[in-house]
Amino acid sequence: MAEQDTNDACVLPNMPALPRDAKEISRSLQHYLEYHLGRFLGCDRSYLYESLAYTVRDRIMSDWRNTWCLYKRDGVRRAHYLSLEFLIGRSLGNHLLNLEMQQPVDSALKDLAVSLEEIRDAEPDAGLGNGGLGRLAACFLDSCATLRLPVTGYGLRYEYGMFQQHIENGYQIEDPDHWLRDGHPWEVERPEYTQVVKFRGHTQHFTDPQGKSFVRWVDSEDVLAVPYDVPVSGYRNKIVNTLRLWSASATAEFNLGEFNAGDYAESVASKNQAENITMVLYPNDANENGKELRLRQQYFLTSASLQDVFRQWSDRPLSQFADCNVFQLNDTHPSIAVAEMMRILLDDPDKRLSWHEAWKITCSCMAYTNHTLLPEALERWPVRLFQSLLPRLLEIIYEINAQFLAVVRQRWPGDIERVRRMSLIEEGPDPQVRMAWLAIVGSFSVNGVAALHSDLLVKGLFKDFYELWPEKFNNKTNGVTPRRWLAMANPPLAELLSEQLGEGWQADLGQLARMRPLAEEGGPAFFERWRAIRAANKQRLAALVLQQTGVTFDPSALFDIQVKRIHEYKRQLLNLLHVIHLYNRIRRGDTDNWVNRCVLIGGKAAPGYQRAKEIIKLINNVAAMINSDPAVGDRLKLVFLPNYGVTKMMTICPAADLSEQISTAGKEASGTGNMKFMMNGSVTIGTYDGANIEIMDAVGEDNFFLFGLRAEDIKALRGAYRPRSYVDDDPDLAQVIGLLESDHFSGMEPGLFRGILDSLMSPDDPWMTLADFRSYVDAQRRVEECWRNPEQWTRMSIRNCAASGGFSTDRTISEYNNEIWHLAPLA
Ligand code: 26Q
Repeated sequence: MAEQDTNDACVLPNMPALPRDAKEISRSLQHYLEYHLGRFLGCDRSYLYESLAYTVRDRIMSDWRNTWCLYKRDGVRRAHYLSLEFLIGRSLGNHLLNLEMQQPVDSALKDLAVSLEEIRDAEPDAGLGNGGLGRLAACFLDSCATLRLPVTGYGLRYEYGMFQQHIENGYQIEDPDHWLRDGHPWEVERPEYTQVVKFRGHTQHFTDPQGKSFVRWVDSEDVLAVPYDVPVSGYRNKIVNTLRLWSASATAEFNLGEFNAGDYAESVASKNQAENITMVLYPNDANENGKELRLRQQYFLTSASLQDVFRQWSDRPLSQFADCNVFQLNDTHPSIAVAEMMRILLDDPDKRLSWHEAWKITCSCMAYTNHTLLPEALERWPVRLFQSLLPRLLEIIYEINAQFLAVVRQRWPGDIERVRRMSLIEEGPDPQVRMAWLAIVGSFSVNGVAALHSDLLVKGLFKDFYELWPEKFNNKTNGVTPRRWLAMANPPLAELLSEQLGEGWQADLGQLARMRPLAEEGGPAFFERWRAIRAANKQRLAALVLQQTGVTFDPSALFDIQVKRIHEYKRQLLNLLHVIHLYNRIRRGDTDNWVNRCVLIGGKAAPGYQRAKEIIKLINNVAAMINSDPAVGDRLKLVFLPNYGVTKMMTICPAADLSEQISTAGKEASGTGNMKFMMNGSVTIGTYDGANIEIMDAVGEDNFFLFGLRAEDIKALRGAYRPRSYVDDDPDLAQVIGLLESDHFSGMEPGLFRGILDSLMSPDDPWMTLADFRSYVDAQRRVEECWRNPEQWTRMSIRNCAASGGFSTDRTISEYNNEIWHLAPLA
């Protein structure tokens, strides 16, 4: 492996920036098309996309290199964002916005008689994430570059991203997402920085002549980690950060050994096993817990990334390492980093620090973000799996635990129960390593992702640790990048904002507050303009809905939208019960002052999550009945939009009137879709949960439709919850449940939705859906009253947009930096 090549040292003369005018862009595009790809104008759009992507990438290169050189200056403190997921979506439009290349590219393409729209649509989404957590990582990188912070993302280059969803007979079908099939023009392979990651084998303990003990991890099965770098451009600031994605590759030796022993098939099989590591993104699925390949992925990312950071560490004393490096762990997925860092500092022949020295460094540079309170999502790995796959790391975890429990015993002498609770090892017939505990013990900072969530963490799940180390715990409320989610997703609104505020809002979203007076005194012309923008966006979404589902949405109706992963705690079922209730009202003629409504639900169910898949089927069956009932007509439409993802959201969120954020209180850590909708002028109907609370605080109760039990009510109700009583006391609910019980939506399959019905009616239903039905229906009535007054609705829409300035990831990242990372912005 090249230790430090000239690329690292940054000694080459400065690269001149390439011209960005229309003529040069057109020339370069044609050059790539004809001389590189061997195609001509008029070819398939994907080649035009590829040529344009290379043209744009060329124009990023000099800034990318210069940014890298700034990093490499001695003493620059850097952060490393470790995440198993980066849900990037498309990149072309993002770079065009950041590099101010939209106009020249537009005119270059006009000359070539091709449309930018069409070329844009040829780019596949980089879907390297499940949902919120992965998209948050992508928004964070955008804000880090925009804020000029030296932050590198480290992730995995999955061959297959998040599965593609299509619907057959109302059921979700998963298709593999081979997003790399036509290549990935944004990435640069850097094999010279390949790292070796060890698995299996065993450890040998030695003592050197000076009496110092050390450990070797031998007879391991090694896998190569090859980095692919993706540029992350900042907003109009010449900063280009790096997302480094690792791809697994078999080592040459590894194959040859077995090959020479005459076992060709074995050697190919082990090559496959090595390369399987980065084959596919795991869906967020309780059924996938404990899978060995997932632990391999986690260690592969972590080990390769840490080794890469140490490779870049010059000959300065390691005691200064934590002054120059901080690692942010995106959930517990990369939390093995705590033990891996210890391994490197203890075992690496040119380091071999004492335990005390190594631990001090490790704990000074790790920081952990928690994204969930759901107990089933808390990662645990069987000790026996660790023992066979990562034997050296298990030894280190045991030692960390021994030292940590000594601290606990000293603080709470005789409190055996507490020691048992806080141990990194959960005892039992099949002992488990508790990854969240490892992350907390090894980090100097632990944060939740919204105020309520962080509060519930220290009062519940992390209570013992909070009592021991209150200073470690903090909150960092999530955000979303306004470049993608406002400027790119909603060009007409962006234009209006720039007219009113100047361009500054794009990198300083707090400026949106200056729109607030327009909600009160904007005048009819301004209101009309606002409504026209929204109408155009709704028209765009209606076209997408028609094309994808065959259902016609009338843009004058209320667009009522819930898009997110399908999960019981997110309560798509509550939404559906309301839709069925509206359907009942139509059928019984209770339609005075009716508000026409188009309900859109979208999201993927984890492939092994049966109940979530049944929910999709029920949505589709209800939709088929409502949409084909002539008695319903335009009053009510329901669609399930297939294959929801980043790019679809860019059409959806600017077109939503009503944003559904209706999780069981205390269950949604933050939510980020809620912020995208708000920023674009949707009004939220939501529970007192996650970041909804902060959204409501920012916009005011009068501009938010709040309903439902609070987290403490939910907790208090446990054990005393009687869903039957809600049905008995509420004729509307009784009618809805009656339809489900009578198989009204089951087609030719009686009992099809028995499981759903039983879960709703169970006193043990953790999501307490029926408890919130009445309050939700009442809130929807308030929505309708408000909608009937277009003036009032528009005012609320403007107020929501104006109050969304705090939900930019620029604010979130500034907080991470001021309170955790302490990086100096690049000059
Ligand atoms: C775990 C084990 C095995 C395989 C996969 C996983 C896995 C993968 C992804 C577990 C969890 C995730 C993702 C979780 C997630 O997206 N959480 C969401 O994070 C958002 C950003 O903080 C919050 O806004 C959401 O509230 C939270 O649900």
